[in-house]
Amino acid sequence: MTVRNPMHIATNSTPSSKVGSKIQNALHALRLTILFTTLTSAPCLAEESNKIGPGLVATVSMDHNTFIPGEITVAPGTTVTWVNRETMPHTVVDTNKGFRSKTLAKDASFSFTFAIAGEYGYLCSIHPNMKGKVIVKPAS
Ligand SMILES: [Cu+2]
Repeated sequence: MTVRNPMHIATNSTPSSKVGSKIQNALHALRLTILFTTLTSAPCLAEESNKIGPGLVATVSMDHNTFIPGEITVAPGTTVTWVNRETMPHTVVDTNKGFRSKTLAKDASFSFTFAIAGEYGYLCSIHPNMKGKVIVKPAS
């Protein structure tokens, strides 16, 4: 009985310590939010620095068994990144064997830098009807 009473008081804590634990909970949540934000925003920051840096970048999405956009025109030196937006696996395979991705699961990506001007037809080897084209030419 003499041990129980202090324990009872400790768990039914005073109003001031309740406020303290609420603040601690809030701080904990805030810390998690900051961690989460840092983790999720890091790739975006990297992408932003690519855009303002000397390297040119472009993105092609894969969704609904389609390359979007199906045809893209870029300047020489542009790095094109294909991102699979759906659960259906896809690949990016140059018709002339200049580049070839692994099988890309959802959210996986593949990048290739087009140094030389020309037209690069490509397809998904899993769905050969799924085709796209990258046209590389200097901006006039
Ligand atoms: Cu496919």
